[in-house]
Parts: sequence; C-alpha cells; structure tokens
Amino acid sequence: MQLLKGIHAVDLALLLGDTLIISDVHIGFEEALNKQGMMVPRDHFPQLIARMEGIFARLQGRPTNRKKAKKLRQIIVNGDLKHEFGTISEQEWRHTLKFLDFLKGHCEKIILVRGNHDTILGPIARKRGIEVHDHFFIEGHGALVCHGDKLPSSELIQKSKIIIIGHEHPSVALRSGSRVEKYKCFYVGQYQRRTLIVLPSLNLLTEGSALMHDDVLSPFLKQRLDDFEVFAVEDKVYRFGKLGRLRKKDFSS
Ligand SMILES: [Mn+2]
Repeated sequence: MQLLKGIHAVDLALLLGDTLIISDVHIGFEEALNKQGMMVPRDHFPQLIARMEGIFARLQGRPTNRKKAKKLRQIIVNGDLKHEFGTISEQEWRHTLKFLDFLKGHCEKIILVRGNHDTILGPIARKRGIEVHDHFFIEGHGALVCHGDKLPSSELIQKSKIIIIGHEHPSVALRSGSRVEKYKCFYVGQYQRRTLIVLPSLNLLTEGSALMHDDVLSPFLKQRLDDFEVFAVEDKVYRFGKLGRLRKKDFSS
C-alpha cells in the first residue's frame, strides 16, 4: 500500500526506496512480563522471524534500479529493539543478536536508532559492528528517522521533508457487534509543515494504543490530530480515513 509517493507500507514495515524501516520490536518483552508474574507465551521470537520473513517475501518482486536487487540497501531499526531498561537479560542477548544476524541476511547495512528503552544497546551493537545513532537522515529522500520519544534539534527538523517516528505503538480500535478489535496502524500527518509518519510497533504481543482514547506519548503528536490519516494493518494495509472522522464514529456509544 502506497502511503505517499514512493513510500510504501509493507505489513508493519515501511519501505522508502531501498530502505526498510521497522520500529519497537521490544525483544525480551515476554521475559519482563514473566518476571512480573504474568504468564505469557514465550514464542514471540519465532513469530517475529516468521512475520519478517513474510515482509521480505513481499519485497522480492519490488521494482528497483539497482543491479544487486536481491538485498535491501539498508534496514533501519527505529528504536526500542529490546525491551528492558538498564540490564540486558540472557534471552535478550541471544535473541537480539539472532535477530540482527537474520536482518543482515536481507540487507547490506543495519542502522540502529536509539529508543528510550535502548539505554545500553551499545554492547550488543558493538558485537556485530553496528552503529547506533540518535537519529538517522536518509539523504535523497530528505527523511529524518528518529524514535520520537523526544524532539530532535530544530535545525534537523528544518532540513527534513519527512519525519519518521515510532515510540507511539499506534493502533485503531473498531467495534464489530459487541466486540472491540484493535489493529496496529500507521499514521500520516504533519509536524511543523513536514510530513510525519508514525510507524506501528513490531512487537506481536501487544496491540498498541488507540489514539482515539489513550493519551499520546510522543511530543510530535501533542497537536491536533484530526487530519491524520490512518492506515490499518491486517492481512494487508487498509486506508481507514482521517482520525477525526474515526473519533466521531465513537464506538463507545
Ligand atoms: Mn519507545
């Protein structure tokens, strides 16, 4: 599904030219929940790999003007690759390295953008010789990729045409009969007259937060959101229309 000219949503990932961007994988989330006494299945990792395999399979037929079309030029992980603050659990080490190796099989370069959960991502990244950035600018597209938990400098915002954030874990809630179903989604709106794209979370254990009701987290979204377009992700990506209209349809009545 094309969100904007030359920018496609491929399942829960965003494709911009030869760059794939994913966000908020939160590896180790189930272990953190288990520690809090919550019983959750521990099969997030194989699910995650299967989901990514599906995304890569869809990319196979994409048009490209590069000779080595098989691999993506780069994959940007836009923050919160791993879940736990402060320490790295044994499972996180194992899974994070495995995930990075898996991604490396599909691209020439991995770029890690720091999220608020990634305080000590350094040691993991160093083990694989991957750079960790506070933000990453995709030249040629004028696209600024940052996690979105805080605002970058105004100079950076000034020179961007597109800003791509994660952090928010957006979803949209729909009522069907008496049930309310949540779908992960992309938002496309504006921030300071720049195009703003909010990526869904790639953590498959959580549904995300529906902006229609929940409070916003990112400072980029502390603004009027009625004109933001919603693209929901299910078996494919669906254009849902504007957030303001969805809010008015109020499913709580
Ligand atoms: Mn975050």
